[in-house]
Parts: sequence; structure tokens; C-alpha cells
Amino acid sequence: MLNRTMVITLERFILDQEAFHPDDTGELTNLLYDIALGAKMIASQIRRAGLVNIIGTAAAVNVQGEEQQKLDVYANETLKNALNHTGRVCAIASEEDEELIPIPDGYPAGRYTVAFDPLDGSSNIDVNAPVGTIFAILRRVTTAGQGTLADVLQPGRELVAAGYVIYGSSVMMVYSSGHGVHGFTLDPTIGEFLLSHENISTPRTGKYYSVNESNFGRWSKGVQRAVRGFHGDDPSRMKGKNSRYIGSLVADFHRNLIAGGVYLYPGDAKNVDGKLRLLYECNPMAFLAEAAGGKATDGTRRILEISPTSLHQRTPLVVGSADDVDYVARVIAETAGAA
Ligand code: AHM
Ligand code: MG
Repeated sequence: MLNRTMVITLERFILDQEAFHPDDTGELTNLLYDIALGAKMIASQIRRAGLVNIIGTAAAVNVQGEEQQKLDVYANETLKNALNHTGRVCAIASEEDEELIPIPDGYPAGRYTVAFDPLDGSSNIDVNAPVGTIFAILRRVTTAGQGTLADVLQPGRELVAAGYVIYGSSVMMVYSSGHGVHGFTLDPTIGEFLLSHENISTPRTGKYYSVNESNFGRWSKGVQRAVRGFHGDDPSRMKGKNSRYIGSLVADFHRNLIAGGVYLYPGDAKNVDGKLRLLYECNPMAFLAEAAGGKATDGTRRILEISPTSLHQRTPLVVGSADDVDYVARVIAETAGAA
């Protein structure tokens, strides 16, 4: 049985990690804790999602007389409210907001920016499958006042911290501030995230590959060949893998991080840059993968080296176990060379 006097909470763990960030004076610690609070609120709302069908539709009025919001709207508002008045951030970027979100008038602007996808994979809500929140934290590059695009449009190698929360059979927060990747499981009885997975290291070669194969016919020859390699068609260089894809980046990534595997969302003839967004989907996952010993590329370039030019830009993504990500890049390069 769990010894409740010996558990390590997220707050305590992040505080201990401050030794790695001596110039941060606790702000990063508090910022991560702000995100954790937002995640707990989102988790409790998600747990009630199925009940919406019983108590009314998304547009219904709840017991407090407030209009029920769709969960992705709720998640977005919750995270913005958890972050925008604390004096720790100078600007926020969200998948749900076209423009950079400024700090409201009358509140101080801080040293960090946060970019997030408040509820990734939200189409999974209707079928009771896992969804997640993904976040990326950067230190501002301007010196004072409201943050600007320049503060947010930095390559992922500049990230100070990044992570995700998975709302699955249990709720977990996984984050890195560059010194290991650590997982915390929400204990709903005490409302705290408790350290459950310290120093996650991802296997060098994975068991799984995760990709939406219905797009196969639109992929480049190189991507097609690499995925055939995962089927077992290139046995001298690649052992065949199992396929696992639920269509929720956080869930697919999380499985592969722990068990070993590679997640791909390649560009295709219709969407040359694929589907996923660089700033708040690909960069944080790339940062975590690398911190756990894995890799992330767009098929050619390291994701964390890409210099962003717009808030919602997309990039192809290949992320996960290092040998598997390298294999995809090698096959793409060989195929391009042979063309
Ligand atoms: P979203 O941000 O609109 O939820 O889209 C991102 C999601 C990822 O979680 C998932 O991996 C991908 O879209 C699935 O896309 P597809 O249905 O094309 O396979
Ligand atoms: Mg998303």
C-alpha cells in the first residue's frame, strides 16, 4: 500500500529541480504549478464529459446558471486564466486563438511565454478515448512589457520546459525542464500529482509504429518505403513492428515514450507540411523525446532546429525511439537520392 507520508508531489519535485535553474527564483516552478492546476480543472471537467448527454447538450445551462462550454473551449479558457494574471508570463499562444494572447490590462508581464494545445485530440472525447494538453515554455527575448511574436517564435532548442497532460485511465503530467523526463500521476483522492515515473528513458529501438495509414497513397515514396520497413519489408535493416494508432498525439506519444516506438505524421500530396503544429505540438514532444534519449525530425531536419515564422505553422513529424527516427530519415534520404 502507498505510504502517504513518503510521496513526492509535483510541487516538491519541481522545487528540488530548481537547483538546475538557479536564475529562475522560483518563477518556473510556479509556472509549472499554474499549468498543473489548470490541468486538474480540465481533468475534472473531462471526467464529466459523458454526463453531458444525460444532463443536456454542450449548449445547455449548468446548475450555476452558466452556459455549458464545449470542452476544448473550457480547456482553453481555464489555462489562459491560470496563466495570464500571475506576473510570470508576458504572452500566451494557444491552438484555439488565432493571435498571440496578451496579458490583460492591469496585470504585470513576466519573463516567460507559454504556447499550448489545450485539448489535443478532442474528437476522441465523444468516444471516451484519451486526450491531452500539450505545453511549451520559453524565456522571453524582449526585455519588458507585453510579449511579442519574437518572444514566441523561437526554435525549440530554446525551450526552458515542456510537457503534456494525458487524460486517460489515469491523469498523468509528464514534463522536462531539460534534466530528465518525469511523470506524475494524479491522485484524485488528494488532488495532487505524485511522482510515479522518475527519469523516463525511451528504448533505443521501439516495438510500435504509429501513423494514420489511410494517408499512405498520398505520402512520398520515401515515407512509404520507411513505413513498409516497419511492416517488416526491409528485414536486414528493420525488424517489423506492431502498429498502434489512436489518433490522439498525446496518447500515441506517451505509449511510445514508455514502451519504445515511433510516431509519424508526415506531409502528403494534399498537406505538404502534415497536420501538426510546430510551436505547441511538435516542439514540446521533440523536446521530451530528446530529453528521454529519443529523437525528432521532420523526416530530414531536427525539429528543435526549425526557426518558426508564424504561430500556427505546421511541420511533418517523426518522433520517438532514436534508431527508428534515424531509419526513417535514412530511407527518405536514400529514396530522394535515387529519384
Ligand atoms: P487536433 O489538435 O485538432 O486535435 O489535431 C491533432 C490530432 C493529434 O492528436 C492526432 O495525432 C492527429 O490529430 C490525428 O490526425 P488524423 O485523424 O489525421 O490521423
Ligand atoms: Mg492539437
